[in-house]
Amino acid sequence: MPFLARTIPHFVSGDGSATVNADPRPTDTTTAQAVVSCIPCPLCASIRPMTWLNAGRDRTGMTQHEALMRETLCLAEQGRGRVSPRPLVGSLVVRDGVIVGRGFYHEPEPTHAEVWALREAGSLAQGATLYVNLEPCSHYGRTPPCTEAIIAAGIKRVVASIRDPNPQVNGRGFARLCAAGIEVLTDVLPVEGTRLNEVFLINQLEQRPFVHLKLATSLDGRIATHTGASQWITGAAARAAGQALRHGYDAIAVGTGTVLADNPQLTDRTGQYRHRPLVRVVFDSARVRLPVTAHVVQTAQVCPTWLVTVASPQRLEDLSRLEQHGVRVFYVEADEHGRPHLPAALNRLFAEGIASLLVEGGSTLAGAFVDARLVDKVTCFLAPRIIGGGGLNAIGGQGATTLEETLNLTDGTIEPVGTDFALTGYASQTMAHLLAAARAAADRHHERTPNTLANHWSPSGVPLDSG
Ligand code: AOF
Ligand code: ZN
Repeated sequence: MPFLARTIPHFVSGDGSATVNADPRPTDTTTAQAVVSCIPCPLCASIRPMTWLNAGRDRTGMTQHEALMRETLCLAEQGRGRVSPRPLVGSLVVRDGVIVGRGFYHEPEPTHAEVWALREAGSLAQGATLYVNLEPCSHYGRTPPCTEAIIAAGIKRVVASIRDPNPQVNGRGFARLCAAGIEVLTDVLPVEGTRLNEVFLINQLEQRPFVHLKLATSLDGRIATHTGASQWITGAAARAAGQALRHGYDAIAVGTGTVLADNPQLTDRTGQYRHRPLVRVVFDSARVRLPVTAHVVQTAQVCPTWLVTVASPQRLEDLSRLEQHGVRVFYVEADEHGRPHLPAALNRLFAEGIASLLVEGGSTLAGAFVDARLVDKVTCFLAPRIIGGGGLNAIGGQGATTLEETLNLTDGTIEPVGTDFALTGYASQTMAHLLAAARAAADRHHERTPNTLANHWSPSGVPLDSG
């Protein structure tokens, strides 16, 4: 299972269309085993108990709402690479303890997750509970509001993970459901729900692309030896995991130095369907060093390559040659170093539909993003080797003067990947605030969910609190 697929522990990756089209109704609807066995996640099945334990939690410590929300998040994850610039949304309809409808949002279908799940449930939705990881929408967009479909289907209770910050929704969905007499329970697995939709949340709250800085370094934070040797610092498994990250992103950013040094392809080679091509964005200064012979230029007609640069009257000829090869050139204002001003560049990319950007290097571009505090998330593939003196640092730029000024990561995780380690954490204040609020909400949910009989399925498998 690729590294990314484990961001929320036991997600299924890959194309989920078979799941959606399959009849979700288990043949045996009287046991909790039926609930478990109808969930199409091999890893879930392997770690989840086959019966629910006492005290309102299963063996992994989850309430039944959390267990079913985890399945909902699994479904939502199947939209990765197929939803941008919209959110990853999954939905389940659960009737008498049995999943009778499933859905996830995936382009090119505009249909929202809840509607897929309700369609599959059909008349079984009457009196059932609907799980969804994002607040149901209440506005007319490309489709009618999901709230109205939920009300019309006779759903009795809606269990959600997080609120939708889209100003057209933002609490109105929950309010509409409550007004229609539907019980609404939210903040179920809010940390996982926030992590899953980190891109969408940053887009909505900051009106800019989500920026993920990907590094592959030695233990001493270097990306090359003093002679410039850099291939390869991390092993094959970490390199594959790094490439797999690309699938969930709209664009990869590199500096021209990286193009000159490595002549990379910068493509999504996961083989998984994506509804929009991955855009290669090259950041260049007024000197415009991107050569027409570069792979990303030579292939620009088949795989988009954009150049972000500052106006440079002396280099108009070079730029028009690049454009003839299919490169799109964007001019933005210069910063004090004569390089593209990053906030302006991100605004421009966002306006062009780029919701998420994976910054892959090199040292100068990574340093510029760090100095500008425009990094939401960092993944560092860390090789257990030391390059030592004279090696090139992964992060260039100005850097911090005092230790109070360093860029600190929160909510970090570290896990082995082959012979290396993947260290991930969040770097922007907005992400830190969202995750802190989500943790507080999760605590409140646990306080609200006492260990009573109503919260668990009995060992015989018959849910005591069905529906
Ligand atoms: C849901 N369920 O599955 C999704 C939701 O462009 P539209 O009309 O599809 O609307 C997109 C907005 O709807 C999006 O920004 C987000 O607020 C919400 N997406 N909502 O209830 C879904 N995909
Ligand atoms: Zn909707």
